[in-house]
Amino acid sequence: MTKTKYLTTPLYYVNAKPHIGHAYTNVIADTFARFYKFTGEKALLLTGTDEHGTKIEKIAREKNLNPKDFVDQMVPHFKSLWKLLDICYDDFIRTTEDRHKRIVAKVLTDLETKGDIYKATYEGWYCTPCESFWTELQLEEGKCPDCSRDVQRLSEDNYFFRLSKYQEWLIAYIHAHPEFICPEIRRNEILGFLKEQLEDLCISRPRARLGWGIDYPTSNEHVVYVWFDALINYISAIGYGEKPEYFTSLWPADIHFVGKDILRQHTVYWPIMLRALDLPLPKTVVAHGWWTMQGAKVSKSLGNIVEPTELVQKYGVDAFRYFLLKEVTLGYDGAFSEILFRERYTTDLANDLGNLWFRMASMMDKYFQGEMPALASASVLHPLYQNSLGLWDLVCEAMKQWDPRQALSAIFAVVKQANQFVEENKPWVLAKSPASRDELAQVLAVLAEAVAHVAVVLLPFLPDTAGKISERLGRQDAGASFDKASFTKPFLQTGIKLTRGEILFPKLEEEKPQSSPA
Ligand code: ME8
Repeated sequence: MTKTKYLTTPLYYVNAKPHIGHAYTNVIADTFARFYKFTGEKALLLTGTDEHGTKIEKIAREKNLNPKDFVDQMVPHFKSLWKLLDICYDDFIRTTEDRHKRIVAKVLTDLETKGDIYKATYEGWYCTPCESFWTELQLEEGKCPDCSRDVQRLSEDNYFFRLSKYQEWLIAYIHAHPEFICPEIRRNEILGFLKEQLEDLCISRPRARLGWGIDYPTSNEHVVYVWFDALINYISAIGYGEKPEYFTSLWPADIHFVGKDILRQHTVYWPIMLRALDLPLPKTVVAHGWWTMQGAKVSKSLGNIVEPTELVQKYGVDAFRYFLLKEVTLGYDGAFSEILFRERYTTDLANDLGNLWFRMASMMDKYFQGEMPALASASVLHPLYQNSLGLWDLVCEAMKQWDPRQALSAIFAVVKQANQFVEENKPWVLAKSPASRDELAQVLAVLAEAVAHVAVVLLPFLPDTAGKISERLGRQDAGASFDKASFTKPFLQTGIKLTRGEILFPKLEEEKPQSSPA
């Protein structure tokens, strides 16, 4: 039996509404999950929310709410954005759910029994926004090395997880499994970090200082450190220790998608936690870059938020997905600007893809009453038709290389070629002479086939648009799976009726966008 591919996103903090950065990770993860299902594999996508910790407790208090009421109010913002963005997740886990809390307690108890957890007095510096402890040496100019904010001096009894015991093992593992951390630049970053001696990880917080966390199973005075709790979601969601069959059908995860900001937690803490539990490691952690605005990371704390909902309302869901996937190569940072967004929309979506559909469908209507002419055997040799079949291999290869941008480039190259094919063959001239009727039929049949193949490979990336095109071509491709053999033959039956429908990407009105390039 083939294993179900198991894909995850980070669990987002619910201290504020989701922004473009969170949307980015989920669009990438959704595209890959859709892609695997599209190629006939079983896949499960998990997302969710991270609901404990000081940040959340603090903001709930400011709003005069108890933390649970506050998080309950915030979660729907995430779920409704994922719906708006066509994120087809299969499970959504909240760290306040019992199914999660039970497993966190089990993991801690097991690790204590194994001797990988000990109690000690912690003396050092603490950064509240990052929820991180730092030694004197790690501080940068007396500030938190991660966020450059002020730190507090602390001395308290806590529980520690023996990270250091597994350091050499982890280094050897990363060397032996080059696919474990992607892209390579991030693997090197972690190997560089591991050259320094690892400190054991403080995995509890005194309840007196932080009330809002999962109860520490063997102490009434402590709650679990929010990162230790959150990482466990990847196994609690699939029933670790409770549903052995389900668990083994999914674990190890195939891909954890994360932003580069949380790489250390996913490629140092998490693998060591799994190793200590004698569980296999996820196959790959794929770290993407940051969206920036005016040179700074888009973030809740900086307040330079880009609202996905507004962009989707203005430009449509697929324009948003397209921009995120096409504007930067996965792994690199990208500067967000609405000017750039509008440029992409106009050139690629309105002028290339939208126009291609409109021209093809209008000419089919005008010259053949919307009925697909028979594709002659000689026409299947046409380079445009052949290139549209070739998209299968190009898209599969790009996705194997974690490069959805490259996949879209290949697809849009065929879109461009199809538009050129129209210019070169001038169907409107052929239509004037009855002697060219067959030639006209072949031009439009090749064109319609190219559009049909393009629409099918676009399904994982732009599900809404691709689904619409496929329906207008009289097909039901959404949710279907394909293989290489599907890309060796025509998709459209002779005589089926095509529906032109509404313009896919309407021309944008002139306007002054709110943001300018960084
Ligand atoms: O870190 N550009 O949650 P979080 C691109 N709860 N991606 C961005 C981004 C940006 N400007 N800003 C955020 C947490 N992200 C923890 C995770 S996992 C067990 C616990 C994305 O709400 C990116 O995926 O701060 C990043 O890793 C994640 O949001 C951080 O979300």
